[in-house]
Amino acid sequence: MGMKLVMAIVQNDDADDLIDALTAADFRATRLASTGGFLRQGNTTIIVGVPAEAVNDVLNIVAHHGHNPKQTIPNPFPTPTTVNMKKPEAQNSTVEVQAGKATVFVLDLERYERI
Ligand code: 2BA
Repeated sequence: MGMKLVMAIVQNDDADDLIDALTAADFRATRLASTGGFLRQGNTTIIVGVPAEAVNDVLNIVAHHGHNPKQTIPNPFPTPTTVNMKKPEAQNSTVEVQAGKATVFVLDLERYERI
């Protein structure tokens, strides 16, 4: 079987624990600072190059080292009408967002080398 690249987008608060757990399980991981397009808040993208048969082990570790808090944010989609009317309630409208523990992509790796 070939190599896969697991990309896991996780909450910043969970990243240290997750990296520790991956390292303890002998996986090599890289942590990238990233920003969610919707919330525009910092999150962490962790990339792990692994043999295909180890993907499920990595996903298990990711699933056990995350949380998904709810947060209330200002409504990012105010309608043009409410913006123009500048109603106080429109200015104060909020939405509740619950991110997942992690968003994971698994990609085929054409080549993996440590030089
Ligand atoms: P954000 O884009 O900041 O999204 C954070 C959370 O906001 C999402 O959690 C989801 O609960 C909510 N959300 C996002 N877009 C929304 C929308 N158009 N309407 C209503 N609610 C929305 P997750 O889905 O767990 O995503 C967490 C982070 O994972 C995202 O941060 C983004 O950085 C990444 N992500 C999620 N899906 C992705 C995808 N298909 N491609 C690339 N990155 C993705």
